[in-house]
Amino acid sequence: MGKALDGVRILDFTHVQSGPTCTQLLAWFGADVIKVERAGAGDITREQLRDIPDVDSLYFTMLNHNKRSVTIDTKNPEGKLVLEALIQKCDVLVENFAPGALDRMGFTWERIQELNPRMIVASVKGFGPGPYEDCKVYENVAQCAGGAASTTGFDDGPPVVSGAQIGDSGTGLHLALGIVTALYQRTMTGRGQRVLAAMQDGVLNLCRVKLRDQQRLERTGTMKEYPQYPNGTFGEAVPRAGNASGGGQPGWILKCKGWETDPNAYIYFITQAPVWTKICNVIGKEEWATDPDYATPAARLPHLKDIFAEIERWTMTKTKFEAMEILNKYDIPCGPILSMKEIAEEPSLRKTGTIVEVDHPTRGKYLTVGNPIKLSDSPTEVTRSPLLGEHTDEVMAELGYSVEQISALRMAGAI
Ligand code: CAO
Repeated sequence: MGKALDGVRILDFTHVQSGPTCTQLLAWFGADVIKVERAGAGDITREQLRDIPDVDSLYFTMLNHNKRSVTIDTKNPEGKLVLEALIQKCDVLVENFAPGALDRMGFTWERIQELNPRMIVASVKGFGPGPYEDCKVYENVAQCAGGAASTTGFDDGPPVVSGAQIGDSGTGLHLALGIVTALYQRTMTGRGQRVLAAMQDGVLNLCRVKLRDQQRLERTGTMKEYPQYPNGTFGEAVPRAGNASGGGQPGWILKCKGWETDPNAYIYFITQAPVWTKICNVIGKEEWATDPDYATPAARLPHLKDIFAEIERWTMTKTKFEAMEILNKYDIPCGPILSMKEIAEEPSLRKTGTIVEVDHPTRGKYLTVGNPIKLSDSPTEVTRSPLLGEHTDEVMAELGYSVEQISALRMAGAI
C-alpha cells in the first residue's frame, strides 16, 4: 500500500529535537527523509544522555526513525556541490540551525531558489522577527518566552516548565503542518515558499487560553474558576492556576488510595455541570444536588475547594483505576495520573502503534512513541533510526556519483 507522502523528498538539515520531530512525522507519512550530518560527529543528540556507551542515545533514536543519514561537510567547497545536487533533487529543505547559519553556509533563500524554484524551505527558529530574532533557543526558553511557564505551577511557587515538550515537539508539529500546506499550494502555483515556525509562537498558540484569561482578568478583575477565587488576590497578569481545568468545567487533581507511598496515585476529576447530580450520588452527598449553594455551576464556584475536598474523601477510598471504572459508568469525566512506567506497559497503546518496540543494530530493542496521527490509508511502520552516514553511498549513487568519485570526496573530507 502506498503512503500519503510517497515521492516527497525531504532534505533534512535538522538537529536536536524541534526539527527532527517534524521530519520524523513526514517520514512516518511516507516521505523520503535524507538527514544531513557532519561526518564523525553527527547530530549532537547521538551522544547526549547516553545510556549505553558508544551507542546512539535514545534521545536521537526516538526522534529520527524512518530516515536516511548522509554525511556532508557543507562548509567544504566540494561538500557544497553535493548539497546543491541534493537541493535540486528534493522538494523540501527543513532546518533548525541558529539564525543566519544557513546563509553563512552560502545557502540563502535566493540561492536555493536559483537552484530549485520549487523548493520549500522550512525553518524552526526560537523567535520570529523582532528583538530576539538572533537568539539561540532551547525548549525551556521557549516555554518561558511563550507564556507557558508564567501560567504553570501553584500560586505560592515559582514559574514551572512542563514535561510536555511543547517548545520543541510542539513547534515541530506546527512546522510539519506548514510544510504539507506549502506542498499543497505548490501543486497550484508550481512555486516553493518559505515556512517559518517560531518556538515562541508555537508555545503561545498552545497557551491561547491564558491570553483569553489575561483579557478576562483586565475586564473583570477576577476569574472565578481560578483557585485564587474567592479568598486570594489577583494581580495584573494571569496567575498560576495549579491544577484548575482552564476551561468552563472546574477540575482538580485528587488523591486516590495508596497516595501515601505511590507518587502517581491521583486522579483528575472534572465536576462537569450536566453530571453534577450523579457526582453527588457517587460521593454520598445527595443533598448537594438540590442545595441552592451547590445546585448550579455559578453557586458552586465559591465552594470549589470544599467540593474537591469532599470528592477527595471519596477518591481516597478507591485506587485511581477503581475510581475511573465507577465514574465512567456515570459519564463523569476523569483521568488517572499515569506514570511513564504504566504507559510503557499499557497493552492497548502497543496495539494501536502509539508505543512501538524497535530493534536497533547496536542498541538492541527499545520502546519508542509511534505516530500519534493515524491515517486509515497510510498506516505508519516505525523503522529504526539510521547510523551516522549509513546511507551516504546509496544517496550519492542516486545523485549520479560513481564509486570512484564518492571515495575521492571522502578522501577530501567533503562527505
Ligand atoms: N557541515 C558543516 N557545518 C555544519 C553542518 C554540516 N553538515 N551542520 C551544521 N553545521 C554548522 C552550522 O553551519 C553552524 O555554523 P556557524 O555557526 O559557523 O554558522 C554550526 O554548525 C552550529 O550550528 P548551530 O548554531 O545551529 O548549533 P548550536 O549547537 O550552536 O546551537 C541551537 C543549537 C539549537 C541552540 C540552535 O541551532 C538554534 O537556536 N536553533 C533554532 C531553534 C531550535 O530549533 N531550537 C530547538 C533545539 S531543541 O531544544
